[in-house]
Amino acid sequence: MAHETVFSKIIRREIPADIVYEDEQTLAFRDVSPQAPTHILVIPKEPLVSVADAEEKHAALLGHLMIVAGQIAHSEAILEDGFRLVVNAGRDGGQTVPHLHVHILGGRPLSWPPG
Ligand code: DGP
Repeated sequence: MAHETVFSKIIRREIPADIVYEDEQTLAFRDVSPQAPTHILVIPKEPLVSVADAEEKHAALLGHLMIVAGQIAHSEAILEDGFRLVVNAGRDGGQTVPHLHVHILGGRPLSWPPG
């Protein structure tokens, strides 16, 4: 179970966010500190801390996050040129908000490997 985070507040509309998609299980909004022309976060409404906390019972939810991310990439018109999905986990992974989130990054060429 996750603790209270800034993302919980965004889900409850206690702080503003530029929301681009919502359904029963997920919310997607633009990153406050965009690292690419398109930078959107897709989060589960269920407060999972990280992908490392996911269990078999979360399989459908994790799959749904990926499907939603692809649909958003389509609606943001970054499908053709390509995009990247990133899930940071833990300290070395660079996770700063302890609520699972999928970054959608696109709109420019992305280098590899990441820093
Ligand atoms: P990560 O480093 O993977 O934990 O990414 C967390 C992202 O969350 C980071 O890119 C910035 C974004 N973020 C943090 N606080 C807020 C906020 O209040 N609003 C929005 N829209 N994004 C936020």
